[in-house]
Amino acid sequence: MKKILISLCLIYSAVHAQEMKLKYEQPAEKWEESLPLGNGTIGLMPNGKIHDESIVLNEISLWSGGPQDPNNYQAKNALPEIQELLFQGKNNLAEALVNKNFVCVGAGSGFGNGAKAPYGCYQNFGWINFLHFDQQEATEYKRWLDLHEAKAVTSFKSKGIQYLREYLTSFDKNVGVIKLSADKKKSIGFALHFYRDENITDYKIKDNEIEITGVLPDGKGGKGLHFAAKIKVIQKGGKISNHDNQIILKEADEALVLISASTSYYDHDPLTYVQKEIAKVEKSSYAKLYQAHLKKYQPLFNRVSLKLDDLQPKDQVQTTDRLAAFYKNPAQDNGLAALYYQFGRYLSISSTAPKLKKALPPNLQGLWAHQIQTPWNGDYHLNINAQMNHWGVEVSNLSEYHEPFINMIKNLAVEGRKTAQAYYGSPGWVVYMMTNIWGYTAPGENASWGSSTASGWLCNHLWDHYLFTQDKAYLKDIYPVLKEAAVFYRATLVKDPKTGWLVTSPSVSPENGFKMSNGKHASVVMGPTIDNQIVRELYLSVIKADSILSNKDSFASDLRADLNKLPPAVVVSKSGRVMEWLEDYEETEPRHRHVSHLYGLYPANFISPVTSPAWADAAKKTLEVRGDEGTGWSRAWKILFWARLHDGDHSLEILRQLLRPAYTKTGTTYSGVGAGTYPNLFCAHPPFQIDGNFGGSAGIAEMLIQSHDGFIHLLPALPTAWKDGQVKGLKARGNYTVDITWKNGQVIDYKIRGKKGEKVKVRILQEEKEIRI
Ligand code: FUC
Repeated sequence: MKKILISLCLIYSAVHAQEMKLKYEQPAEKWEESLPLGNGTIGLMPNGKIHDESIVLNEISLWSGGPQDPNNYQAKNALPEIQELLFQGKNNLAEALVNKNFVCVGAGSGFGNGAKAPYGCYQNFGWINFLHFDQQEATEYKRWLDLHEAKAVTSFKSKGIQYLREYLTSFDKNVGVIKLSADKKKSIGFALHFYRDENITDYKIKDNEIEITGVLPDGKGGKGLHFAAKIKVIQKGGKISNHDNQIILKEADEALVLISASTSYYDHDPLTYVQKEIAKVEKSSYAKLYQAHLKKYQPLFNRVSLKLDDLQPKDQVQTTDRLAAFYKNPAQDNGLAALYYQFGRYLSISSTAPKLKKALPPNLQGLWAHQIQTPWNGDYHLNINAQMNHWGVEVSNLSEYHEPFINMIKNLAVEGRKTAQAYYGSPGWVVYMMTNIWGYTAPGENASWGSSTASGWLCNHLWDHYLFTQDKAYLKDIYPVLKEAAVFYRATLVKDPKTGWLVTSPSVSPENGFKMSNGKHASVVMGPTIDNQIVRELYLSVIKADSILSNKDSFASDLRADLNKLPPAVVVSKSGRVMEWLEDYEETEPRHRHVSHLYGLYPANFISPVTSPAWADAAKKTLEVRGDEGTGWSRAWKILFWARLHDGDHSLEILRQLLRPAYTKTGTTYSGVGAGTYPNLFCAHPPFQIDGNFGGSAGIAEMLIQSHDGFIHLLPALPTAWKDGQVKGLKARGNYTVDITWKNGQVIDYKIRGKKGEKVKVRILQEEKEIRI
């Protein structure tokens, strides 16, 4: 009996460790309650309604607009005057000139509404709408998203019949799959149609197939991307007919709905492509499609497992209730933190397809959008957002999920040469704070948010990918990109007359402003702290890369000579905080969501409680004054900051705030109530913005492992509440794979895999030791 009990317990704990589900007991009323599926190109979001079910369809390349040259080639003529005004401390006058000259030509992003402008926007593809016959009311209703299987399910009973709907976007073939079944023959019947708000040129329906084609505006009065989708119903039993653009299926035993969508972004005819993709799968059974999907997906997802023990596991509780309870007391549901962590990894795997030629990285929406004009064009904002989308991929053992972003950066380095010439007459490349799939590199429409450069920050990603992978061939490939980014900064830095330091000019500390001594407000400055940290980091990366590759590039020596002409990474203000600007200005918004001057704490590593404790104290003070609140991504960033300061309890407190239910629900009425998390665990900026999900997930990893300070730090910021747990498969810089088991907050076992014989420094609590792999 004892033996049986023990094995039952083992089975229970194994099952428990595996359960990673978002669960609900009612259909989604709002989009933010529906469950995201994606294979990096196609996205599906079923709302699981019993009778009138809608599934939002997405394809990651569906962008309006097109290539353009938005650079103002006259800008460089205004540069000397702007810089002179900044030397004289006349920031508001400099800002007026920046607003006139150092902006893009034309509509730019259309102030975030660029759907009809050349900038364009990422947009919803359409809806797959069902009217399910004889399914009006339900009992035993359940729907869930299983992260282990990348599959959503709706299950209920209606008039005594058990219905099951299974949805996935295949990781094997580029199709969406929906299986509808019931425990009684002839119970599956529906009317199905496709709907999209605009730009459809053709809707063809024949028997069991719908084909749609369309073309988006290029923003210049012409045609942009062409798109196509195909939906095919494969029935078992029953009869198919067509009525009013709908496929009508009656009295079938089972049905499979196959969906393909694509655009001409991939340099193919999208209609021919979707026809071929459907032809590849239409003869397969669901079981075969499902197995092939799992075979590709699971090895990725299973690279990391995380178990944060609970006295009473809450796996059986629906996700919305777990969110509400977590906000009251996070310590009673550590499992939700583990689920949220893995949901971030799931979203990475689902929102970009690294193996695909021309793969696109996740945008502000990941790849899930239900609007044509998405907020901020659903673009790639480069003053925090697109970067945050990739903060978790290396540590969470999804390194190749960095590659589509890295390729985008490489392309920007080509386009950005024009921008460097136009605005500074400078060699090298530069990109400002937003981009799209068309290679936009110019500044935005307004100085306060649009005039910070991002090329240096993007190089942090190029370099970090090398640190984690140790891939020298890759480093050789990206060296010119790093170097040319540094060429730009080196050619354009100016000498601050007060300190003699070399600084950027003009620039801003994203997107904060300050009070000048004359009482006026401004944003434009020379050398905001974030730029000083980024430039220093970039110079150091080029110097290190040059030495690793034994290039002996004289440019690297030039940078080495310049290092001590740059401002220090941190200057501490009179009030003991990290200064945001060269002058100790009073911020316009002291609790501003961007905390750019702590770039040196995360993602860079200039500020550390181990190697620069005085700066770490200043960073702590900065965070205390800035406050814990903020938009979704701002909270996520603060989890990472506190993790780097080794304060796990504070990180958990901010995770609690990030998971604040961002909705109220009275019956079926739903209203958004600010930053936090929606029922489907999407992050609320508000509105939905995926960066907070990725940042929050990266934050949890950073609480468990860090490797930026020259050693692998195990459990550097473990909250008191996460007493017992186990994590397997996290990555550390140096290409190490790390497993950790802990009890009562103490590491009881760990394993580090890497190159045999290599020496590596490990830190547990305050103790550091060197071990051999
Ligand atoms: C940055 C942020 C905003 C928003 C936008 C998409 O500009 O300051 O809060 O996240 O990106």
